[in-house]
Amino acid sequence: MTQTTHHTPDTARQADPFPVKGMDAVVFAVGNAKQAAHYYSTAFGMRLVAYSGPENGSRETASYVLENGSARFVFTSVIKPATTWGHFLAEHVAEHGDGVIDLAIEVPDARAAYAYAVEHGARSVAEPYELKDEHGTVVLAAIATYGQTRHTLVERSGYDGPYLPGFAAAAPIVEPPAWGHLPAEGWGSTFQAIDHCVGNVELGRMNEWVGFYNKVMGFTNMKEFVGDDIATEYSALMSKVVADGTLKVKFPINEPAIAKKKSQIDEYLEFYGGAGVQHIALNTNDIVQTVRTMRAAGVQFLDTPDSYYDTLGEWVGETRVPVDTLRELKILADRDEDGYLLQIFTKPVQDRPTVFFEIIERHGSMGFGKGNFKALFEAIEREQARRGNL
Ligand code: TYF
Ligand code: FE
Repeated sequence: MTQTTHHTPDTARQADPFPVKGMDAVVFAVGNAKQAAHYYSTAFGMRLVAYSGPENGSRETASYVLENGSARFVFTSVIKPATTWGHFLAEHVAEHGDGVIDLAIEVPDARAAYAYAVEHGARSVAEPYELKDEHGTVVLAAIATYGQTRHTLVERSGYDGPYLPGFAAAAPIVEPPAWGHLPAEGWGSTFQAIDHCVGNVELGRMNEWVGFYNKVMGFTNMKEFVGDDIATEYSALMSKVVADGTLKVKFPINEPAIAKKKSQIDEYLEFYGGAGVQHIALNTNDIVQTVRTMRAAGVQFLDTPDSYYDTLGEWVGETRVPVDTLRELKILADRDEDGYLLQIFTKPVQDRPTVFFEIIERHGSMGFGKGNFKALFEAIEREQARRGNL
């Protein structure tokens, strides 16, 4: 320390109060992690990279770590009647079904991030702690967010193991040629990163949770939002998006709206048993190949009526993929002042109408497909009606 200044320098004033490196992992608590790992390998084209279970000292849980590009999913199951952490996981699965327990965020300094969050009103779930093995040290801490979901803050600089200390490297469950559906492009051909992670919260609580991210993480609101005008017209939900200053972590928050029909968000809240993660959006650089591969593997996507494609070209303009191909695969398109995006949504991936995925190919647009809300929400409502929940 050489000198103290009596005013805040501009650089300090502008410094990001809560720097993040990106999403670290989406952690799922599931009934059968072994089978989930198989599904995400064969149907989503993800690669098993690490494992933790009784063979390497984990007595109560088994966890499988799968990656695709920078996207990392972890599937954890309890393997016997358990106490503490295992008990929490078992209760979580009993109450919510298969679901997301943790949207883990990679940060440069977990202790600093945790301290900032707690000082700004976050509820602590785990004080900073270290995990160590021959690959190095990882510092972790966790704070609570909506429902029973948490954000683990992960500092892994210098650590060179397959996931976390305690995990052993694992070989892929299948090699790409064994997907059998398409000419193998190798690992990472279905998607390459996590684009955004969406939460559903209870009626009237969206602004509270947006405020939580504003305060606790210094995240700011993105311009795209769904207000009550759109909500009452056809979507039955309201939505705002918060993101870190570099847009590496984007969290849309939905709440149900009172509209003509029962909100899809109410259906989620009823079947999940409260607030939780609704969908994870995954970036691809070739949505046509992604959708062909995943469809061939048996992944079900929401349907879009032909009428959507009859007028699409008129308003969306030129896209990389011809309208006929979009129509064949039921891919949606949207354009704003920055560019366009192509997107498609899976049906829920478990028996409960809760968690689903989005595949998104961005060309400039930083939006979330607002122009598709009508077509999308009508498709969701057709599915809701088939389940008798409309
Ligand atoms: O993440 C988003 O905001 C978009 C739009 O049930 C959206 O993917 C919002 C709600 C929903 C499905 C998609
Ligand atoms: Fe989305």
